[in-house]
Amino acid sequence: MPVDYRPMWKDLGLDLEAHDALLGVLGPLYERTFTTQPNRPASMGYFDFVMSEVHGLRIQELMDARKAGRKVVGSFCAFVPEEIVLALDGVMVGLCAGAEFATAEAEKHLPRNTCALIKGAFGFALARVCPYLAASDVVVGENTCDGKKKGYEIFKDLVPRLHVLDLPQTKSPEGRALLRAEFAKFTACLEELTGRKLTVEALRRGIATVNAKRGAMHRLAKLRAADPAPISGLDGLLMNQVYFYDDPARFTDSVNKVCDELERRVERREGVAPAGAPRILVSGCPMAVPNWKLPAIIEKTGAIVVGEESCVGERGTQALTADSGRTVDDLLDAIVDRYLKIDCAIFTPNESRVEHVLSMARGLRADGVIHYGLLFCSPYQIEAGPVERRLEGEGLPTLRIDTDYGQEDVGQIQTRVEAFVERLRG
Ligand code: BJ8
Repeated sequence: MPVDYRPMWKDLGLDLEAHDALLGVLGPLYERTFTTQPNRPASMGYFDFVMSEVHGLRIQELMDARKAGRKVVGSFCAFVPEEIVLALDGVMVGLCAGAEFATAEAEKHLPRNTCALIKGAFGFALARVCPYLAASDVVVGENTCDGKKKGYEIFKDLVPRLHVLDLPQTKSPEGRALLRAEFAKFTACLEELTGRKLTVEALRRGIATVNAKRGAMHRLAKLRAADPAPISGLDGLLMNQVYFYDDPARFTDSVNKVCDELERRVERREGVAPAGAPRILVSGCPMAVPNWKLPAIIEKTGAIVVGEESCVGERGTQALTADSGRTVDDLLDAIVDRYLKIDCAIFTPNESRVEHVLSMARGLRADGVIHYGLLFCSPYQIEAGPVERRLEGEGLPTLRIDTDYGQEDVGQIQTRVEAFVERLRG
């Protein structure tokens, strides 16, 4: 008998009618997009289960954790250090919204020409349909792009508690010092919230848990380099999305199980598409759940997405945190060093990003790159030009797609992607 989560959603203050409407769209969209894919690895069943319970069982777990005295930390950015959250016995969850919801309401607070990601976050909050946001004891914002930076000034009134990280814009010594100071302030905020103190042992455990999770994603990324591709790009993206929601240890275990199955597939040369199918690396803005629009279009053409250079992808999971420090300060330094490697387009200059795109494309044996920019996202849309020129100069065909969460341009994008895939087929 299915569990009735409605009392829990009501207690969380959700608008049950609007929430029903959201789930009424989400469920069928997931079914259409994922479960109809041919030759899916059987171990993806776990992720189907997670998605079927994404507003149910996982929220119940968060509520149980809160009852047991743990605090839930909601995050919008790959810069929020989960290691510190775990070390203070917190639970971290992603809040980024990958769908349009209550756009008209959101546009009462934001200009129309705001990126879909920020508008989506506002829409979900204003319409009271996100149980993750409702279950968060503190929401972490960050000064990255102007949209987020200014948006949080308004968003703070929509949540009970907001902590904003002031992120650097350069990777200079001064930028590093700022990040170090901000992580110290973040630690102090969580210490106050949880009534705990950061210790070397707890921080080492937090680092180990997050390293294991990232290590499993690195293993998955390597397996996606095989031809024929053992897993679709849609499923690869799905795992990168669930990364932000699931219990970390259970997630690591589940990704490793998928990897075990993929290793067997690679040995047998079994894939989700024939060997030689065009291979595409997607690079650019993050794709939060349930934003599956572009990879679904790409894979309908018979091409395969082999990786994501994105914060919901390898930009977010690259690099492990060194755990050899002997003091809390040493370990915090190591955490800062790891996070400063994230090549977000808010950094200037940001040359390491294009180097990362190139090395990913080569390592994954991509035939071409599709640069994904959300409309009105200046950092990524402006960076797209130099990225495209450099990749084309290196002989990597590149296509720029700028879009939002709407469906109106699907036909037009499909035509452009099909032409691009034809170019890759030579
Ligand atoms: S570390 S990429 S998660 S800031 S799409 S809101 S940049 S206008 S999401 Fe990001 Fe952190 Fe950087 Fe990663 Fe602004 Fe662009 Fe919108 Fe964006």
